[in-house]
Amino acid sequence: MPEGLDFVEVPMSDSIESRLKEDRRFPPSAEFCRHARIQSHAAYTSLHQLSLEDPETFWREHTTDLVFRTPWKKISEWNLPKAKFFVGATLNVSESCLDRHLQTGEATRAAIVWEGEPGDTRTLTYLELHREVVRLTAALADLGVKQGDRVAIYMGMVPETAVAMLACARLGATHSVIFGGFSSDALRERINDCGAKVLLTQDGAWRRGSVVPLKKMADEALAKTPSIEKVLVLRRIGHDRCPVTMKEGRDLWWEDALERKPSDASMKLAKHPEAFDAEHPLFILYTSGSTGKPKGVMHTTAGYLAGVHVSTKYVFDLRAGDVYWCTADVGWVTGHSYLVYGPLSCGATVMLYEGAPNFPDWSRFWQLVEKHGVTILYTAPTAIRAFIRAGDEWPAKHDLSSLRLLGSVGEPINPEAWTWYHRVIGGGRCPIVDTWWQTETGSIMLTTLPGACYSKPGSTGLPFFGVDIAVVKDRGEECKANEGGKLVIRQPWPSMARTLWNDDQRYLDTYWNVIPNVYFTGDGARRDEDGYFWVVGRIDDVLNVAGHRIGTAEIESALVSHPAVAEAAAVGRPDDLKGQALVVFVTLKQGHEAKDLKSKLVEHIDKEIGKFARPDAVRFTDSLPKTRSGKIMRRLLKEIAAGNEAKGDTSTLEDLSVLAKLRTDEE
Ligand code: 6R9
Repeated sequence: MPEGLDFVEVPMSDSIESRLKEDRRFPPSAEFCRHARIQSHAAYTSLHQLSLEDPETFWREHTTDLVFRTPWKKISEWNLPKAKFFVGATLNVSESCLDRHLQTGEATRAAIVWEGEPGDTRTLTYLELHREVVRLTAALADLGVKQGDRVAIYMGMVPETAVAMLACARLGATHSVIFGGFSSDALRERINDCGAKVLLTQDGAWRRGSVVPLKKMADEALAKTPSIEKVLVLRRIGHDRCPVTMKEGRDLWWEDALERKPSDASMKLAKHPEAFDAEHPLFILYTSGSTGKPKGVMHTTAGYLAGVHVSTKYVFDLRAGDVYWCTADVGWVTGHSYLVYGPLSCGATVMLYEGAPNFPDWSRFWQLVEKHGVTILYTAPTAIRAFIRAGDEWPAKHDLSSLRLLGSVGEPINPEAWTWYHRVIGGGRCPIVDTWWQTETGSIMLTTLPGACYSKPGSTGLPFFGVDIAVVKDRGEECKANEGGKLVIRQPWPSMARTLWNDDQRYLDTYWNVIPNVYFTGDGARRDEDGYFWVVGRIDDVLNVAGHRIGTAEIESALVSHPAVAEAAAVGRPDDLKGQALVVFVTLKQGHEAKDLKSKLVEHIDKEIGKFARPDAVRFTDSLPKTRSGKIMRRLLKEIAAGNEAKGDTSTLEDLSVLAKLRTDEE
């Protein structure tokens, strides 16, 4: 049995039921269609057909804006599951994102418009961004970073994080951004897994008016990361609010590293970067899987860039003059693909905001939209639901008429949230692109193309170009219209993950050895009679809590590492705000009592993983329901967590009294 597939039923929540009843259609306005890149359903269909039947032509025609130093000889080569794209090409991703715009007269266009949580702002033009990237590239080269080395980035939402990623790309070093919400233990585990040589971090980051002490947390991790030789520290907060300790010989202030005169060789390399093979590893991004160990999803150069470039251009209908805001954190894949590589490769003006949506109050996002004239907003359903709860008076205070397109990502959007987003934020005139994709897919796989297709609230629409996706049964037979099944991708696509870092076997077992000859997404879905996809959610042991992917096994192994815990099981329960909430069931070792332990276990998870993975409920029990073969019966626990009577077959329960006890237990 491949990891994590010992249960496959999908949680039913009210919002899912309302999605099943949903049959409204929202066509794009005539005004939007007139200017859209793709203006009809027929145009979408024929391009999609071309992308699958003649990928060579499709990708040649659609990557003309990207800079290849050596042209590719063949679009792809696959020997499933190993795939190569743009075979024979060489390129440097940072040239497509930066240098080319300087040559096309867009040097003075704003590349990044940044707003800090306290309200400080900075704008970097393409010329300035290029200059910053060149300086950091030279500094990194002088620190000994070379092509193929790994560089860890543990930073917040500041322009330097994008600079750091692009400088690594320019040097050919593989970056691994670790979300700033991760704890020092989680950071250490990821640094050690990828063997990073250098860590880029900052003194601290603003979050809801307080400081997250990133360098201090990094220091704890660095006590046990033998591969790290140097640490660059950006000063974001300053000594008074966030004092840091710098370790002699290892730690360097970012500005000092940049101000030292680089060697001629490094400066030359930074200004005229090398070109790398199309399959050179661009980055590793850790994500949750079905075991306790996070997966280092590895993306390569040309295919990834092509995937994010083309999807940004068409899905967001991006053009000169747009102010594009993706609210995702750069530590997740959405931040990589649709804050940095996609939009910069299109020459867009990207808005970057450091802080929380509700700081100092719930009008913050809308104030930013008005202030910066945001035209495209890409956010997550969990944020939308939180805004709904906060009340319509917050967006009503601001002029949102600059918006022309809205996007949603990260989890299924319920029709209620969709229609609110459409009406209150989009003023009824902005198309909504609900985009389905994953860390592993690199770029958007399912969406309605604005201007070309109508939307159905709650549906993630149709396959993007180059994507052959289907809903199938266990052995791979395609499901009938509206029949639920597993979401799979039947042909490799350019931006797909090439492997899991240092773990080819896990890559095969998780994605390719589940259903014969296809990539298994881990999601359940159905496709309706119009070909629209409705993604229901994960059907493996991965939860989606407020758009964050959390592996139940990660939570469980964190819990059992606490001295008082004997066994633990983590499950999801439907939640109106977060989509899913995390409920853990815990049995204690002899001699320990539940009293006072709840907050200790929550703190323990903060320390092992990070605050974002805090359980919503901790339930203590004498034993967990198990099958006779000793497997924890998660299906039952989910029913109990959701407050439902346990349904289904319980005849294999080791001890039925366990179930009865769990049902009546207080939280
Ligand atoms: C981009 C991103 C991937 C998982 C994915 C699915 C869920 C993402 C969705 C969606 C329904 C959407 N998901 N977008 N479900 N509709 N529009 O979120 O990547 O963090 O790897 O999560 O998120 O379950 O499998 P990642």
